[in-house]
Amino acid sequence: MAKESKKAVDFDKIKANLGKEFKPVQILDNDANVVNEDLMASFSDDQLVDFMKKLVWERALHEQTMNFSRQGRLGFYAPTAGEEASEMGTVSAFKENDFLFPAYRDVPQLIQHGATVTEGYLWSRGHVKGNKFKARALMPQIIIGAQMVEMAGAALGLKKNGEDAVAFAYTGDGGTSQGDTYEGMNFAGAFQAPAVFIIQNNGFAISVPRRKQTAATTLAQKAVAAGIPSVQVDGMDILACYQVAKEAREFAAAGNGPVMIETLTYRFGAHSSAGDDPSRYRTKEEEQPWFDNDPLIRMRKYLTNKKLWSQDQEDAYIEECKNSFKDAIKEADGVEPEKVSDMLKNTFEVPTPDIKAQIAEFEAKESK
Ligand SMILES: Cc1ncc(C[n+]2csc(CCOP(=O)(O)OP(=O)(O)O)c2C)c(N)n1
Repeated sequence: MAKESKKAVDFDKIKANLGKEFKPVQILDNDANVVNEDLMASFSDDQLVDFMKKLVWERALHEQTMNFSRQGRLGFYAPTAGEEASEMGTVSAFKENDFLFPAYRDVPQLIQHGATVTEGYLWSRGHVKGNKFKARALMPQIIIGAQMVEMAGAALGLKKNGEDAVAFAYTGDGGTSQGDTYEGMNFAGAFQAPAVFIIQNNGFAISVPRRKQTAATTLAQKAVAAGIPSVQVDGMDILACYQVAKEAREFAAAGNGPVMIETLTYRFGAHSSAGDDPSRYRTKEEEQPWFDNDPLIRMRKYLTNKKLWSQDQEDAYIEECKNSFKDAIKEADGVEPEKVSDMLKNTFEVPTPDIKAQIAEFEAKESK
């Protein structure tokens, strides 16, 4: 009879201890109560109003862009409503010479970092001029997770050049299920590169809920294996998102290696303007608490109570923003349509013989 075997390892216990929850960082809670007085005191009134304006700007950009999209005036657009605190809070913490690697839902951050709204619209149309902005950034990445590898390499470059700058990249919860994100984290960790990984956990990768994508308790903990410190932050609190990103930037810029931030946020609408129907994969009961948690509501409430903001001010600012977006799309409409030869010329810095032949072929057709 076989002896009952003793065990060297208690996997049940190890598994139970894997999922240590982080306490997400918060400054202003869902009801606009200040939960961290010290940090709140570090913001000036002007700064607080500026954050509110950024939230309103991004919501207005979203609404106007959806209208243009419905009018058939744009190509791909990834709706951003609900993610304004996560996007505006984090991007505001970075400096002009920091290198941004956005994904397709991060065009508003790209604009805040120095691209124009017109360039954003040209990018949506697939126009090559939409990729030629002066911002220190790569164009928004469509391949899920790929920007994390590029960002890690760029961060190492910044370090080797002795620049006082960091690289920062965005992806979604789905992006953390992709191999590239692990590779990027591993590389940045191994080389202690000044990289800030920002995971915007909006609950879904198109229709796949976060809980079906991974057995990890948090996405933040995925950084741990790469030796990267990580944190969860309330992604509906713009002040907390800003503060955490600012501290992450400082940590990375000071030569301490990479950092990862997971923002807990929600996508209010469809995945893309292509028109998926969220009611097919989520319920009203699940959505409502997030709608109540709208990042604009809590800041508006807090600032209105402090007499720093009013509905009239907000309405006037929305009008101003929307007029500027209408001017931007007119400017985009005035740009000469892209030629196939232009697209081919931008494929490689030095075209291959095949591409050279194709350029000649299309230039001959286009000159007729
Ligand atoms: C490598 C790769 N696989 C699949 C896709 C198709 N795809 C486009 S968006 C998306 C979901 C991404 O979800 P997430 O990273 O959570 O970002 P979100 O869209 O929610 O901002 C997928 C799978 C892709 N673009 N690239």
